[in-house]
Amino acid sequence: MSYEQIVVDVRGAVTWIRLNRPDSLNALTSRMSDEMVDVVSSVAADDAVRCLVVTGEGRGFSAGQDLKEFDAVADLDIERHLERAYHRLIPALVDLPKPVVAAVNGIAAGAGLSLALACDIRIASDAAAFLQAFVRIGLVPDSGGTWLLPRAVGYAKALELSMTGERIDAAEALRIGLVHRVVPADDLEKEITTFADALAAMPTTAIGLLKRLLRDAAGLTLEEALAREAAAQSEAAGSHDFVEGVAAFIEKRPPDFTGR
Ligand code: T3D
Repeated sequence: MSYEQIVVDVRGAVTWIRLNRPDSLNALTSRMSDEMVDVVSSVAADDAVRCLVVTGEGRGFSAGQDLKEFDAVADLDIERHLERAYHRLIPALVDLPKPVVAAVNGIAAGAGLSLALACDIRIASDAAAFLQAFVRIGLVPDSGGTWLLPRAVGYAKALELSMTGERIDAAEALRIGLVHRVVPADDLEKEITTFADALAAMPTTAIGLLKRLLRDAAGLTLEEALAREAAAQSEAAGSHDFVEGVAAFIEKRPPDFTGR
């Protein structure tokens, strides 16, 4: 598919998706969502890609659903729209068995915040801000917002942010655990490049497996979690990277992981 609303950049083993509607702070359209789903499925199928970065062009990461996309919001079949767009995009990112990094360059609001939360690691520019915007327009959080936000910041804070629609800055987002790191705006691209390259050089099979284990563990008993860990571990132990990791340790050299 050709990409009109995102820019896709393959840099070695890292694929970058840059949302490219800066005039609307990268508000999300159905087209943009389709384009992202297409890239994520290509990344999933390509062994050469071992990390995905999502960022935004201009001063926004994403202002959420494009509120101007629909002719008349009152007539919109919102349930159908959510299913078609976000119910494909958000799970595609959460379930991708490779590391996904959000380079949060600016405001992340509503479904734009959900998009950042669907990424495994969030590194924010000090110019970024965060807003669970839904309540401000009379909506409830969607696009995974009720599932993803409490996992990042805990139930109480998620409820507060969702109920008030309060805008928080990057420093506060770091304090409450919404982002993993904050860097000066001018350094964001360089910092993300270094970080994503390092993630891409890690044992990708193990990372894919551990993502799934952690995602599922909250709903399991300890015994169930132990069983899942054991099954995943035998998969990880069957990888070339496990053999390489142990050999590198014994030989006192850095490992050369291939992702297989
Ligand atoms: O329909 C469904 O499927 C339901 C799904 C809902 C999921 C959701 O994401 S609901 C939440 C949607 N998002 C919002 O409600 C946020 C709306 N935007 C804002 O509140 C503000 O723009 C921000 C706080 C994000 C940023 O404020 P500020 O002052 O920095 O920028 P601005 O001037 O408001 O926006 C700049 C431009 O972007 C402006 O366009 P203009 O006037 O220069 O032509 C503005 O209209 C446009 N823009 C910002 N957000 C959106 C948008 N255009 C369309 N949709 C947006 N969400």
